Amino acid sequence: MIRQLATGLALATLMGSAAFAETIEVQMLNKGSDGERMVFEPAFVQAQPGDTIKFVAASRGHNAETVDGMIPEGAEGFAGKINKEIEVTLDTEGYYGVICKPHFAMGMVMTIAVGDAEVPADFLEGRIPRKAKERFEAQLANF
Ligand SMILES: [Cu+2]
Repeated sequence: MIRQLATGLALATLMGSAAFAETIEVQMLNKGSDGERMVFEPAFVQAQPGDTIKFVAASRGHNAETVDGMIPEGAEGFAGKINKEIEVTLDTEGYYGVICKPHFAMGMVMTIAVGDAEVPADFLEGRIPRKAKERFEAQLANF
């Protein structure tokens, strides 16, 4: 862990500009601050390569996992366990579609954009429940 941190710092120094990687927290909630049920908050995260996303099990019964076909080419997916906090460091630029498996059909989804990549044309082409698709579209509409 210390070693990883030191390597990260060395890399950040080498790269000069964007300095330190950030940790961005995402809450998994039964009810969002806008009253919507079964949400990730925030539902859209703009990150930089090397940033860490920390999924906080703020309400019970949720997890966070990537969807096959909704991660950048060459990136590794992840799958957290129900009720468990997980942290994932995203090094590959692109768009990551994240769902809560038990509530996918209820639209518990979020999008992470890493770097400046464009939304892939086929990002929403897979089998996605209607409510989830609507929320993905709303998340992407901001960009
Ligand atoms: Cu959930």
